[in-house]
Amino acid sequence: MKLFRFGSPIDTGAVTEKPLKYLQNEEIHGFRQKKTKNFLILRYHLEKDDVVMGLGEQMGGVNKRGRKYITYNTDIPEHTPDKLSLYGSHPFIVIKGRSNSGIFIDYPGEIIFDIGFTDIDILEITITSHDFDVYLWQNIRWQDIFTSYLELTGGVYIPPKWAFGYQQCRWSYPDANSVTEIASKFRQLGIPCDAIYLDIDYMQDYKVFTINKERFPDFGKFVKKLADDGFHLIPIIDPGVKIESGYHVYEEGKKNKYFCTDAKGINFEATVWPGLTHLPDFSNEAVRTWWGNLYEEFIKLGIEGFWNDMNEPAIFYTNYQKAEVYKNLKEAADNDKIEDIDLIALQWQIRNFHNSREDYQSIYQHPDNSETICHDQIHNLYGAQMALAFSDHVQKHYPEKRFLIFSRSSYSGSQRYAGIWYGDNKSWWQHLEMSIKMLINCNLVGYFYSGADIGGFGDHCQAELLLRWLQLGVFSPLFRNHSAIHTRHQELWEFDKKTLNISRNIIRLRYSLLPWLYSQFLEYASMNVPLIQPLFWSFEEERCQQIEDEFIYGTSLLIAPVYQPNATGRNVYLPDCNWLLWQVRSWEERKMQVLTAGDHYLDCPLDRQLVFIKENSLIALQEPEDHVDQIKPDTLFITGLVTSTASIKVLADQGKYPAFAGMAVLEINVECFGNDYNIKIKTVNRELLQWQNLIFELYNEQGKLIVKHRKLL
Ligand code: MIG
Repeated sequence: MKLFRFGSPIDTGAVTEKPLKYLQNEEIHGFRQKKTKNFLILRYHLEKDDVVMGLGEQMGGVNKRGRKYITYNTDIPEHTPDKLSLYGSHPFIVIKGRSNSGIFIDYPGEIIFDIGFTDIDILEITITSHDFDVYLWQNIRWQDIFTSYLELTGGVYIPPKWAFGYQQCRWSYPDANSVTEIASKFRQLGIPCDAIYLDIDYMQDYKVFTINKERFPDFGKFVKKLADDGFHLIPIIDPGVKIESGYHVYEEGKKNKYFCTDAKGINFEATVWPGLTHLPDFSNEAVRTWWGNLYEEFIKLGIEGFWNDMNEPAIFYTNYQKAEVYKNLKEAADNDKIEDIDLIALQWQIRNFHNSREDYQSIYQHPDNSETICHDQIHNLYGAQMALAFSDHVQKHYPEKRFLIFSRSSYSGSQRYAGIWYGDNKSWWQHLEMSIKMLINCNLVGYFYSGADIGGFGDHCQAELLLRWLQLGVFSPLFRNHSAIHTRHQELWEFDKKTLNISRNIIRLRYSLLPWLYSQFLEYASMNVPLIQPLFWSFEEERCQQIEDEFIYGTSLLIAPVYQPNATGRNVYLPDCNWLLWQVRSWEERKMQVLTAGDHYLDCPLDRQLVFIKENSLIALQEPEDHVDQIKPDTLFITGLVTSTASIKVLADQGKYPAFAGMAVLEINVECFGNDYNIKIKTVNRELLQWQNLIFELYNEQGKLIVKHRKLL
C-alpha cells in the first residue's frame, strides 16, 4: 500500500496509524491525473471484465459498474434508484480484474465516482478539493485489499452480545406505558426480544438529553424494571440543540463556543425537530468531550445503548432559505401571476429547502490543530465525529464495558467504534432486495454491525413482506423492526395469527443460531475479513460473479432469501460442492436434504426459509431464550454434512473490552469413516463455556442422519 498526499489535508481520523512515508504530488500508478481549478480528477481504464466493489452504504448493486455515486452524506427519505448519495460516505473501491487495485480517498467532502457511467470503460473520480490523501493498493489479492483497508482504518466495532437479539422500534412509543405494553406483549406471546427503542417523543420539546417527566415519571425506575424483564431501552440522540435560554445543553454550548458558526463567527442556526437549533462542532475535541459526557444523564440511569440520528446533519431549513422562499412567493402573489415556468422554479426551491447545499456551505467548524474550515469540506465527518464523542467517553470512563451505539451518518473509520442502520427505507419489496446488497456492501467496508429497518420504515407494511424481511433479518447483525409515524403498525402481532406464529419461529431461529452468528462475528472481526460476503468472495467460478441475491455468512452458511411477493420458491445457485439444505420452519424441526452444486429451483413457502450449510463445515445451535442474557441453555447442537473432515470453532467472549482477550473457545473436529464419525473436542477457558452437552447431528452424502452425544467435560 502506498500513500499519496495532495496539498495539506486535515486529519480526518479515518486512519488510525498513518504510514510514515508518503509521496507528494506524484502520479498514481494506473490513474491519469487532471487538475482543474477546484478539482482533481483521476481516470482509470477499466477492462471489460473488471468488477468494481466498495463505497459501502450506497445505491446500486455489489458490482458498482455502470453508475454514478457521490459521497455527500444526505438525510434522504426516498431511496429511489435515481439517488446518488445516502447517509454514509466510504470513498474506498476495489477493482477486481486482470490487475487488482484498491483506492481509498481520504477526503470527507464531495467526491464523484463515475464508474463506467459516462464512458463504459472509464472509471473517473472527481475529488472536489486539492487537499486529501490517497491510499493505493496494487498487486495483491483483491480480498486482501479489503482486509488491509480495515486494518488501516482501525478494525471493526464489536457491540455487546445482547445487541444481537431481536429489537423493536417505532416512531414513537411515546410514554412509559406504551413501552411497558410492548415489552409484556413479547413475553406473553413467547417472542424473544432484547431491546425496545425510544424515538424523539421521549424528549421534552425535542430537546436532546432531556426526558419528558409527564410521560416518563421515574425514568430510572422504569429502565430498571425493563432490565429485570431482559429489555434494554435505547433512546435516540439528535445533534441539533434547541435555542432556549435556561436549557443546560444550550447554555453550556453557547458559553463555551461549542457550536458551529457562520462565516462571521456567529452561531449557525438551523431548524430541525426542536425548532431553531445550534449544531455542536464535533470536529473539536473539547466539544466531543462535553457531548460524550452528556450521555451520562442516561448512563447513570442504566441505559446501555443509543442510536444517533439526524447527524448528516439534517437541516429542515434555515431562516435564510425561508426568507428566500417567502420573498419569491410574495413576489408571485403581488404580481398575481405565476407562469408555469415560475411555478416549477418555486416548487424546485421549496423542494430544496431541506438539507440545502448552500446551507452546508455557509457553516464553519473549528477543528483542533487546524484553522477554521468550511463545513462543506468536512461534511461527511459530522456523524462519525458525533459517534466518536460517545465512543471516546465510554472508552475512557468504562474501558471494559460494551455499549450499543449506532449512527445514521458515517465515514470511513467510524466502523471501528459504531455501527450504522440504513436509514429511512420503505415497506417496498424493492427495498427488501436492496437491503440484501446493502448488507454485503456495508460488510465489505467493515460495518458488520448494521442493518435495514425490518419491515420498512415509510409506507404501510404488509404481512408477507414483514415475514420475508424477518427471514433475511435472521442473518443481519442489527436485527431491528422499525416503522414511521402515520404508517401501519408492524409489531409482529399487528397482523393475523398465522403471521404471528411464523414470525415467532423466525425470531426463535435467530436466537437458536445466536451463539454461532455471534461467534462468527467475533472471528471475522478479529481477522478483519468481511463477515457477510458475496458468493464470489471465496468461490471463483464465473457464475458467482453474477449473483447478488445470495450471500455467505462467515464460514459455513449460504443464505438465499426470498424477496419477491407471492413467491413460493426461488432459484438458487450453489457453488463448488455439496450443500446441506435446511428448509427451516422452526429451529427444532430438521428438514434436511443434500443438494449438489449448480442451479436449483427450490420451494420456499412463506413459513419456511432456505439455509444452506456447506459440505464439510458445521454450525452450532441451542434452544432459544427469551433474551440473550437469560439463563443459558446447557446443550449445544452441532450439525452439518460431513463427507471427509469438518471443524468448527465456537468463540464465547466475556462481553467486555478488549474484545478478544480471555476468550473461551470450543473447537471440534469431525472425521468421517464410512457411516461412522470420529469426534475430537478441544476447549480453551472451559469454565467460561456455558454448555455441558453436545449433540451431534451429522449427515452423510445420502442425507442419512447419525446422532451422537458427548459430554463436554
Ligand atoms: O425526520 O426520529 O431515520 O429512524 O424514526 C425524521 C424520527 C427523523 C429519521 C430516522 C428515523 C426516525 C425519525 N428520524
